[in-house]
Amino acid sequence: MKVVHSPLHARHDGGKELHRGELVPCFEMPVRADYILKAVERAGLEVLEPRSFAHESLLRVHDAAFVEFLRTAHAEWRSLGKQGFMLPSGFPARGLRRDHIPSGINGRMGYYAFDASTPIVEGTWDAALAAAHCALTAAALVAEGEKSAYALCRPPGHHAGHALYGGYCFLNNAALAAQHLRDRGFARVAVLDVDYHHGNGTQDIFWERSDVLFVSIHATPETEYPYFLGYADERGAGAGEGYTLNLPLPRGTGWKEYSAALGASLDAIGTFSPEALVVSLGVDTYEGDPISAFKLAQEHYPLIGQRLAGLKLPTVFVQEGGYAVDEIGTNVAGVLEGFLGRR
Ligand code: SP5
Ligand code: ZN
Repeated sequence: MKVVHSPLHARHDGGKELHRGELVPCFEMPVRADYILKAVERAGLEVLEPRSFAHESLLRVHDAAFVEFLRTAHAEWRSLGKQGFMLPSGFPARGLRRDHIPSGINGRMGYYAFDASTPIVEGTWDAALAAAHCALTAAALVAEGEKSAYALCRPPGHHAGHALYGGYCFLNNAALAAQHLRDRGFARVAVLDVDYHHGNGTQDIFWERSDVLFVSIHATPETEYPYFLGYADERGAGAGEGYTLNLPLPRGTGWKEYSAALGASLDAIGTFSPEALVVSLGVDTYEGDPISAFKLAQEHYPLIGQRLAGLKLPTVFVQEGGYAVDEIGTNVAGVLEGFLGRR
């Protein structure tokens, strides 16, 4: 399995997030990717740099004005004499207008964001674009005949919607990979999201589509981020009705219950009979994760990989969350090595 990684991820650094009423350094930090890279190299996987892709490939899943906002936001901020990270402080919640995009940078930031934990810094666009290119490259490798590939994306992507950013995510790397596979002739693509948090952005992007099945195992939004999407009664709409499956689980979930949900996910994917699989691979389900509350242990990650391999599908892995940095590499490499049948 080839690994696609860009050192440009490190340009997204120096921001702070609002956490329990305080601005704290982001849990989503550059060392995450450094540790994963070391672990996949130790596992003997070949590491490649991403190819570049036309700007239009981003617009297959994202709104053009939104992408332009991400690309230019920090430069505009600096042109107003401001410096450092940008965080929104007002959002168009119920009763406020969503049909007008404010021209000022603060209003526009609140319009496109859904939380105050996703700072934009000077290098954010370069890093987010490189991550998108990692995912597109991994999808291209699989379209060209590789059985699997792993995109070591940072920043992550599954919370980013068609015209929405948040949850440490800007461009939806997994959605871009799935769309790339569709555009290269794979008739049906399944996205399985195993990050601790619901992949609200991926769900948003494919909500009305029957050609991409979205299945997510995550902590219940009743108590866990992103709170306002990811409930079991969300099943898609229009042509996409029945092509979204959410399996929310309570805080404290351990391997037994997790494994059952994974089984239900694999059954649903099997019934859909896709031609390719994209895995949104978050390892914030780990018992030592600082912002999450599932209880998976290191030994469970190879088991997840083995179960995924049982689908026998061309598979693109896309990195999402995981904040226990000391163990993040071992856990990610565990899934990949389990998938490869080496563990
Ligand atoms: C990609 C990804 O994993 N994004 C996650 C974004 C989560 N951001 C806010 C989390 C708020 C968590 N509250 C922590 C309680 C700590 N015990
Ligand atoms: Zn997560």
